[in-house]
Amino acid sequence: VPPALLQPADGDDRYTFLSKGNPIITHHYTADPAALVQGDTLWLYTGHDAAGGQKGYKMKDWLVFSTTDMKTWTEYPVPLKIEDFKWAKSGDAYAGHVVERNGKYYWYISTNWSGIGVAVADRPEGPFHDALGRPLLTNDDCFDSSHSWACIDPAVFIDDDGQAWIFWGNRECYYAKLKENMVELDGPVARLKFDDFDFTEAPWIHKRQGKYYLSYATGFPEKIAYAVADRIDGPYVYKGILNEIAGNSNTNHQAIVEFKGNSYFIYHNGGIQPDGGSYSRSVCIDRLFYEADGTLKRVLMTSE
Ligand code: FUB
Repeated sequence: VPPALLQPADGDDRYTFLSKGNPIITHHYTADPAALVQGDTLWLYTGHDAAGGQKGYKMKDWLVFSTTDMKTWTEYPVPLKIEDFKWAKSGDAYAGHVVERNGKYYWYISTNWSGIGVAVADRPEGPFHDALGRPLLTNDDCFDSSHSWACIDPAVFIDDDGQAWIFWGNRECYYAKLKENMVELDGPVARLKFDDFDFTEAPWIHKRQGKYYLSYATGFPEKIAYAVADRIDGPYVYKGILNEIAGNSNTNHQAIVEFKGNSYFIYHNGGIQPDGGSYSRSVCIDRLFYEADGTLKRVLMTSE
């Protein structure tokens, strides 16, 4: 246990730590953030890269943290591992997204080779267990299944009318409705049309003043771009780059949430020296600001 971590009480398996700015977590390599706001708490779910130096992804579990003030964080016991998905042959614990519905917490995760799974828990910090015993989505659900990692990066959004949607994909962005039970598709898979912009991966949907914002990774090395639509299924109009290439990492992956009256852009870079990089990434958080016309100001990485 790194000295910066404080254990609150005997027998308590949570730790607290103070974030001194970006990257917000320095005792683990963390990637692919997803955030869930519930009341006065922001829950942060991350992937977990191995320590620096390796040439590919080594990601065997996911991590969960919470905060009420964006400075003091609580870390919980490992809530979910790739080995909890018995069907995930030689997979890695790629990007995921947690949502709450009817008091249950659903964690949609990518396994890289084997598809997208869903785990469920009674509490936001878990423990989570595989809800289906099989993937929710596989490459067969993707139009372009010519590459093995087409079926990654789920993002789930529950609209104001109660309809849940799942978006995902690499090179192409797919979407489908989810049933109220959150573990079955409710209709066919479709794909978004991107005529004038380049989707790599990492979709995230948020809604503000009746408009749908789709942010996503573009190009490679990746920048984060965004597009806006009047309907969740588009057509989306490209609005520009939101975040430049994240320092020292080929990938970037964002979550966008409102918390206590502020908007936050949560992402990763390869910023921890000397070993950080594309496969040893670190979650960062910066404020996100809107212009009066609803467009987004470009996010500049800060050290705060
Ligand atoms: O972390 C593994 C993969 O890298 C994620 O699924 C992608 O979004 C990219 O960040």
